[in-house]
Amino acid sequence: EKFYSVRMRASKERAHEQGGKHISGGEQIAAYENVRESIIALLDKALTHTRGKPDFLQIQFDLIDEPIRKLEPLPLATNKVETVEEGRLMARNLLEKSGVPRACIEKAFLQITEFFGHRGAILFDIQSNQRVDHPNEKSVRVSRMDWPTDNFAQWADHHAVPRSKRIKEALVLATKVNRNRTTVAELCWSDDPEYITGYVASKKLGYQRITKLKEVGDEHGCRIFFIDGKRDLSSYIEYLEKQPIFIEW
Ligand code: PML
Repeated sequence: EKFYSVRMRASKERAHEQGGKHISGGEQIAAYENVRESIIALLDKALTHTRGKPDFLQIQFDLIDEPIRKLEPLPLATNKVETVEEGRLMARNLLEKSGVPRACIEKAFLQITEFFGHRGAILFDIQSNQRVDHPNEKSVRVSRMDWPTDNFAQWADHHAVPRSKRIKEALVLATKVNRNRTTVAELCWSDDPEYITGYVASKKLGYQRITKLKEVGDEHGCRIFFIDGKRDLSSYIEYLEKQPIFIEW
């Protein structure tokens, strides 16, 4: 059976922020007869986002030629915290337990405000202790991944996790990123001002949700991949952007 990668990106190009303001993005993989449904779902997502009305919207699809690799979802845990300080301290500790050196974590957190408002992910190398994606070029966008609806629903019910699209999409991305051996860990929280739960993910600890990583109303999100840069960066980026993945529980 042939599958298509369907992707959406919406932004406010006339925003003050440099390069426009990212509103929403989405990834699906669909068989031809479901492409229409995917496009409508992504369109609805773009038009109803809490970050505002986009003035630019793009939805595209293309045939996937390569075989789709299957990956098991990372195990999930939820850590409850009361304050942002407590949440970020927990994030630092989970990153350290995942294998990111302390100095690297501190450096990334010092620079974190520069990473805000970024469309894609920041790649932070634990060997050289610095950012290794190209700040002035198009940022890395993890693409070509999905989790078939029925299989996700079964997983969610079994784990008593709400059947939330947001959790599904975040876990799909975290699984694709963290099952690759170049990734040591990921830190993420949303740029949606109403959504304050974020996570640290790694092969070692799985998908560790943290219930408060920023204040309500804050529009700054972040997504950092801590990577072991001894390996080939261009083939890693190729994997993130091009390798088709289905999550299967
Ligand atoms: C996002 O919505 O941009 C990222 C959400 C990450 C956390 C999802 C969750 O596990 O609740």
